[in-house]
Amino acid sequence: MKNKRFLIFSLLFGALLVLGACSEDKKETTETDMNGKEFLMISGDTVSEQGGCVLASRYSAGDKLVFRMNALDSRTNEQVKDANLKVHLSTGEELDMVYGTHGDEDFWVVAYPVTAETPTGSLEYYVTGEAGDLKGEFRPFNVAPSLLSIVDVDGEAATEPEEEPDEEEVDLSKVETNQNVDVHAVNFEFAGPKGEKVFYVKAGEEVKVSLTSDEGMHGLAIEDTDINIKDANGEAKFTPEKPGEYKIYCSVFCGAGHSDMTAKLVVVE
Ligand SMILES: [Cu+2]
Repeated sequence: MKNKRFLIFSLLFGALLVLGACSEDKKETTETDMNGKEFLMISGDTVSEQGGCVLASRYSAGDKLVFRMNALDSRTNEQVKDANLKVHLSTGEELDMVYGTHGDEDFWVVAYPVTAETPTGSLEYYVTGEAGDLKGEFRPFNVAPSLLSIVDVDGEAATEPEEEPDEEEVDLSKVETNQNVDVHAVNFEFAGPKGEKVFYVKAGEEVKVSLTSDEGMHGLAIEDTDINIKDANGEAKFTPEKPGEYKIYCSVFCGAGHSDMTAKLVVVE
């Protein structure tokens, strides 16, 4: 009887310790340095973007899983801001992490949207980092609270991811282009001065992209280009060469709706 009580007590106490350890961004690193050399100490956790970044290990379609990592120089215990961190998933996908300010702290994040196509079951991951000669790796503890699993919503067939409403066919030869891409950001949306979500530009001519954060702090990046404005208000220029559709997305983690912040750049001939 006593033993049983003691067991329950230890389990509860253990759970509290775990919760306590998880409630803050900082975690003790588990890395050890084998060779006495300098290295990157990478550590972090995973949170659910729904409901504002709560620690979670079970995700279902519609959730967004956010990886958060620190990468400290073993000599100075300071963040190595120019480090490149990558999340490797057991699905074979690799996600590049982005360094930024979140609340009072600076660290790396990347979001992984879970969709109906994401295979259910356990999702393993590890994180690698590199900054010049410094290298490091983070592997989560191989215990249940640290392992990620993808589950069906209440055992039902996972819901379809939200599809963008079908766009009307646009005759690209007649479309009006504007090489000034003026994007305003609010929580959590990008739009042009007329509320537009699609920006048409001509290929081969310089484009000026400007970002104005009317609410919140956002960044703006364009897929497959070098454009990545990380200041809440800033601009950048580039000359698109290849006609096509390019996703515009927020490159500064800004909160619950971060990964919904998208728009589209259409480059026409
Ligand atoms: Cu954002």
